[in-house]
Amino acid sequence: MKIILANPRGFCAGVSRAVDVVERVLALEPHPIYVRHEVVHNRAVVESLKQKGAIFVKELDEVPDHAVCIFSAHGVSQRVKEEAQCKSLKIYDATCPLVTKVHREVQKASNTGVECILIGHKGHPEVEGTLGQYQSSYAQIYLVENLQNVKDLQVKNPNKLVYATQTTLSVDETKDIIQALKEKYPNAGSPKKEDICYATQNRQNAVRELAKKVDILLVVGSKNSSNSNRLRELAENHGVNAYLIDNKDDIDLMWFENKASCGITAGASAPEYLVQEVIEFLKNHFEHAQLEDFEGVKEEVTFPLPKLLKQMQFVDKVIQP
Ligand code: 10E
Ligand code: SF4
Repeated sequence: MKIILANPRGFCAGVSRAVDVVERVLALEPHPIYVRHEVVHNRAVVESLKQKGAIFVKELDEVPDHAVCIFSAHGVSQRVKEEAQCKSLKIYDATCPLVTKVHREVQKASNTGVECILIGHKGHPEVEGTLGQYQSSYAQIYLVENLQNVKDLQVKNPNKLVYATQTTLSVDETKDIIQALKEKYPNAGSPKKEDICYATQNRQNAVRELAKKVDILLVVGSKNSSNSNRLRELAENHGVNAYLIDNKDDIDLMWFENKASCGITAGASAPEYLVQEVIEFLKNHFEHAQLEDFEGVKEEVTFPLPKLLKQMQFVDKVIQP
C-alpha cells in the first residue's frame, strides 16, 4: 500500500488562533468559562477543551449574566453580540479574521441600502452569523445554496446588489453559482478579495492533485465540519472513493480491497496527531506500506490574538511578574 499525504492539510490559521484563544482564556480567567458553539467543528478538539474546563453552550441564554464567554471561530450575528452586552458578559471573540472580513462587506451593504446575496449553507453557524450582520430595515439579504435558488431568486433592486460567500465552500460549485448570478444580475458587485479563504482553496487544490494519484482518500475531520465535507466530495467528484473519519477507529479495512494507494488529508479543524495515528494504523495493517509526502504550497498565514486577550495577558503579567 502506498500512502500519500496531502499538503497543506489540517489546522488553518483561524483554527489555530481560536483554539489558542480558548486555552489562554482557560488559563487566565476564573472558571466557569463558556464557549458559544463548538469553537471549531472537531470532536477531538472540543473534547480536549472540555477536559480543560471549557463549558460549551448552544446559545447565550445558557450562560449566566456577567460570565466569561468565548465566541467560536465561525462568528456570531449582531443579535448575539447585543445579547452578550445585555447580559454584561465578558466576551473573548475567537471569530476568524477572514470571517470578520466577510461580515464587514455585509455590514457595508446593509449600511448603504445595497441588497446582498450570500452564497452558503442554510443553518451553518458561519452563515447564521454573516446573515445576521445585515440590519437594514428597507433593503434585504438573500441566501442562495445552489443554482436552483439563483433561478428562483427575485431581488428588489438588481442595480444595487452585491454578493458574498461562506468561507469554506467548494471553489468549483461556487464558481458556477457566481456565474449564474452574474448572468442574471450583471450589475451585481463582487467582494474585493475572494471570500472563500486561502486555507479552503489550498486544501481543495491539494486534494484535486492528489485525486489523480490515489485509489482511495481518507479525510480526517468531523461530520459537522463543512470544509472537511467539501474535501471528501471533491475527491468523489474526481472518481476517488473518499471517507470522512474522526479518527483511526472509523476506518473499515474493507475500503482497501483491491486498492493500491491511499491519500490522506485533514480538514482545517482536524489536529495533526489524528493524521499521524491514521498513518500508524495503516502501517500496522499493510506490510511494506510506503509513505510519501505530496508537495504543496507552504502556508505562512498567522493571525494576532484578539485585543482583549492581549490586554488581559499584559495586566496578568504586571500583577504577577
Ligand atoms: O464547518 P466549517 O468548515 O465552517 O468549520 P470548521 O470548524 O470545521 O473549520 C474551521 C472553519 C471555520 C471556523 C469557518 N470559516
Ligand atoms: Fe479562517 Fe479559513 Fe480557517 Fe475558516 S477555514 S477559520 S475562514 S482560515
